[in-house]
Amino acid sequence: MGGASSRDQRAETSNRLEDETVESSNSTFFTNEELTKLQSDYDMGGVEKVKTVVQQKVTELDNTELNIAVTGESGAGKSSFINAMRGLEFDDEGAAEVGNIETTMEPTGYKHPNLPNVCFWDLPGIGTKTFPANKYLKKMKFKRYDFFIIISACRFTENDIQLAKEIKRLGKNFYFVRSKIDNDLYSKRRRGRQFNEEEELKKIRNDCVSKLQEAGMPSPRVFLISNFDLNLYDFSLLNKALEDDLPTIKKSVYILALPNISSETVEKKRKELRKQVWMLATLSGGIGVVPIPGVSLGCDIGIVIGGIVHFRQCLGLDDSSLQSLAKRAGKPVEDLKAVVTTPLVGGEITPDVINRLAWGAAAVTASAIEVFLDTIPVIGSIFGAGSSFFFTYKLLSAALDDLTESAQKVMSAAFGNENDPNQTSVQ
Ligand SMILES: Nc1nc2c(ncn2[C@@H]2O[C@H](COP(=O)(O)OP(=O)(O)O)[C@@H](O)[C@H]2O)c(=O)[nH]1
Ligand SMILES: [Mg+2]
Repeated sequence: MGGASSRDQRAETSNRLEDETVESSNSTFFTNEELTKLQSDYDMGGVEKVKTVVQQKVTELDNTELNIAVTGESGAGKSSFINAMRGLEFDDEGAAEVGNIETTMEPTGYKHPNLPNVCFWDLPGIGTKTFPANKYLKKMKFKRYDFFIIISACRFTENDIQLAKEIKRLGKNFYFVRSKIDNDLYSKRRRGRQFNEEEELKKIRNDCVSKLQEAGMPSPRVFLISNFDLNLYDFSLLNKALEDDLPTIKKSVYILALPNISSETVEKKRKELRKQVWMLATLSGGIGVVPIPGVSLGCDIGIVIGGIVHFRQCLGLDDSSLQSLAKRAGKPVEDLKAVVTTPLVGGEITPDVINRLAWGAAAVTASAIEVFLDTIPVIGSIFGAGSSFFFTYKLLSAALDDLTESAQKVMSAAFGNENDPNQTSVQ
């Protein structure tokens, strides 16, 4: 259908827009080889073949599990870290119990509130020397985990180091996390004189690192955090390290599982979700328009609604995420809800809601060119304007923009300018 002429159009405009910053979804979940294969799949098997391959990738994404092991001595802050990562306070329903004496030697799993395939595992401390690292890891079901967080509230112990070495030997990654940094800074600040936060942090970091080096770790990295305020100190560096180490799909799942702690997190999530838009649209992508009762747009309504609900949850805009955020921020949830203007938040997503949205009309009239520029070449050349791919793509993109904007407004309402690291919560 519109294929050939769309291709010409695309070539023409891609020159014109070369210098403009057009955000591209080219960073996809597909490798370059897979994308090349997608083209030959299309040449040989047509749209149906492409849909099958994309469906496989979507299923892979849906089924990807992320199991994060959190270990360290009793009292180090493991349970608090797991709660913070799940966006929960210690007294929220489903939170890991904080401050309890570890009585079991079994790992306890805590699922992510919105992403059931993401699980944080609270591992009891390795304890005394009676439990060597290799036996401990075996008992903890070592194979289950994607990586290990080793937490300590002070210097890392000999046990932590043995454990790290064994994890490395067995071929997995570990990250040293030094918790309760807020406490350290608080007591230093109390002592007064010339207090320089950066200097203090550097001292603590260097102290941990040099002790690890003395114990035979060649180039250890230590991340300083406060479980009471993940937005401060080294939490973003920890995320960066993890993102660099994780394979593409797991990395995406990790980012989407992060608690909303800053506008930067929301933006990162948006980028990940954008990669899903063309894939979902492809699944809807018949060549021609299929009219759906109740919806004046020729999109696949099931895919649009499913996509929006998924985006909403990942961006923390579902009801229970908003409740948790309000509690964390110490504000009434109504204050956060008041800044949201899109009807995509706070109720059921029905075909009618989608139809009523102002951007529905824009989707119909918008030019196909930007869609083609934004998606990967093979897909752009398969589906023409007027296809169900096109409308689904436009609707999901517009919905994602709307939801991201709302999530950013909610973050501002919750934390104001607290994203400024100079405004620590430690007074
Ligand atoms: N100030 C401060 N206290 C923390 C932090 N993390 C945990 N705690 C406190 O340390 C104690 C032990 O924490 P918990 O998470 O139960 O440690 P676990 O035994 O390793 O699971 C509790 O009283 C927590 O409130 C932190 O980052 N800063
Ligand atoms: Mg605990």
